[in-house]
Amino acid sequence: MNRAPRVAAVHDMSGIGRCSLTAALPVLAAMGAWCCPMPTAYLSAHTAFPLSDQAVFLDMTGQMAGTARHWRELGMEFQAIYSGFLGSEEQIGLLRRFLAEFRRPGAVVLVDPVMGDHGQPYRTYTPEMCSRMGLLAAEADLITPNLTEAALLLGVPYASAPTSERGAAEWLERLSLEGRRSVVLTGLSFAPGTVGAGCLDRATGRIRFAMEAQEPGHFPGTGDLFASVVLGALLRGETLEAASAQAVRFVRRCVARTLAAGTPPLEGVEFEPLLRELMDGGRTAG
Ligand code: PXL
Repeated sequence: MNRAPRVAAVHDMSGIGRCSLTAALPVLAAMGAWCCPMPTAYLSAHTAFPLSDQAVFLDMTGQMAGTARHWRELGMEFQAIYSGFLGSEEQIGLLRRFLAEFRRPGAVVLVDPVMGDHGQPYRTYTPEMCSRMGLLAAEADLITPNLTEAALLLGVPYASAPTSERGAAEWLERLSLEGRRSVVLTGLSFAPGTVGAGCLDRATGRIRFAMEAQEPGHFPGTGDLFASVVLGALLRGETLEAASAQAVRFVRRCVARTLAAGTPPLEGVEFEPLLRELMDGGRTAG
């Protein structure tokens, strides 16, 4: 029997809002991977909800090195190391040490450089954190930035984000650090009413775009859902192009369902009823 591929997932856990670990755990499980969480923080709700004195943010930096030590003692090996939203500058350094220790030949290091959206950094991300995120992302095999994060990584204004395939290809090339890492760039749109992702696969050097009809509205957490589907598909042996196209399609279907259900956008997308589509290899119609 093949063993389920193991993923060390280093993200926050948010009680409300369907993002980070609450997206990665179910998506990766549905796609046949064993997702081992190393929470960076516990938040009562993700940071897109209005600021409140009641909001809980439990920084779990102090648990990370001990968790890594215990995992080493248990002899854990991972086919993927997957990071997302990080709670402090120090966590970025800890994660780099974790990579140095746990990275195995053939394993995938996916750094989703979660830092912001719509041209703005998330409110917990300082400029120092963003620059350290760049150092972490430089060690990745694959990064999955949105346009805001790509602009931060490239050190260019968000206003210069590409609006054509040619411009997007140029950003993908630059983000690949001369082909050293693969990139999936999300949130691209080249024509009104369409949205999708572009990818550069370092194995082939090829650039491909996967575009779909754009559903109206903005939903926090879709980037985490997207990256988790990409990783799940890669671990099943799909190419980066196929993984990226599957993730674009799945997120669009989740958004369409959520719009039809009429739930509050801040709660994220209702992906749960659609998880079964990931189980059969994403071959469900639509
Ligand atoms: O989806 C990115 C994300 C992850 N985790 C937390 C967030 C956000 C975006 O707002 O607040 C806690």
